[in-house]
Amino acid sequence: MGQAFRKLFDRFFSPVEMRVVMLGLDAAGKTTILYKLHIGEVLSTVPTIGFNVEKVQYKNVVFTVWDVGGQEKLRPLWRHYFSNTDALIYVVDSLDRERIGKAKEEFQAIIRDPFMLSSVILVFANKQDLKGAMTPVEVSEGLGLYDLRNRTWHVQETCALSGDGLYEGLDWLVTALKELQVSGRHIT
Ligand SMILES: Nc1nc2c(ncn2[C@@H]2O[C@H](COP(=O)(O)OP(=O)(O)O)[C@@H](O)[C@H]2O)c(=O)[nH]1
Ligand SMILES: [Mg+2]
Repeated sequence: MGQAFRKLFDRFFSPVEMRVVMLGLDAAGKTTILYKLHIGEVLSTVPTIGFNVEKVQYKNVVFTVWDVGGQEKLRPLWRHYFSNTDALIYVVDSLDRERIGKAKEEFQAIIRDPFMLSSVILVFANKQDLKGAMTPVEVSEGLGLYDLRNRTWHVQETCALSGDGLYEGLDWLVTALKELQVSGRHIT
């Protein structure tokens, strides 16, 4: 699995630095995904009060990960990580119907941030192995994706435990990023 991801990133990303932030409510599966990629050592730090950030870098590709849905007053601190972000990966626990409203609220706040307006959006509808999980369409509706205008987005079904769907999702992402670069619409 790790080798497949490294090949994927080699093919599309070098030599430009790519910054990807992966966000979602706690327990969505972000840390599991980060480890499943096997692209480098996961470094975990608490740079500011009560806000844990995980980071993994493979060559020029930097993933930064943290939980959202805590206190709203922490939001301004995210900015530091949003600047020059090429892509947002938003991870949803597809079984957690109770918190899809909360997931939407956080998601909408993130994508409307001025620093995030040009980022490509990949949603992982995670935990598809669990019975009763929301379908990708339900997750899209839940997050309000169909109402977005002028954004490039995609929802991918995943099971982070097995790794199912992760490669497909990131393959979509790097292709979308490459198209933006080629068309010159993407400024990094
Ligand atoms: N069944 C199932 N459990 C998952 C999946 N992804 C993550 N989990 C579990 O969900 C819990 C939270 O995962 P974690 O990666 O810590 O979430 P994070 O808070 O977003 O970093 C852990 O017990 C994981 O093993 C999945 O695709 N399927
Ligand atoms: Mg985590």
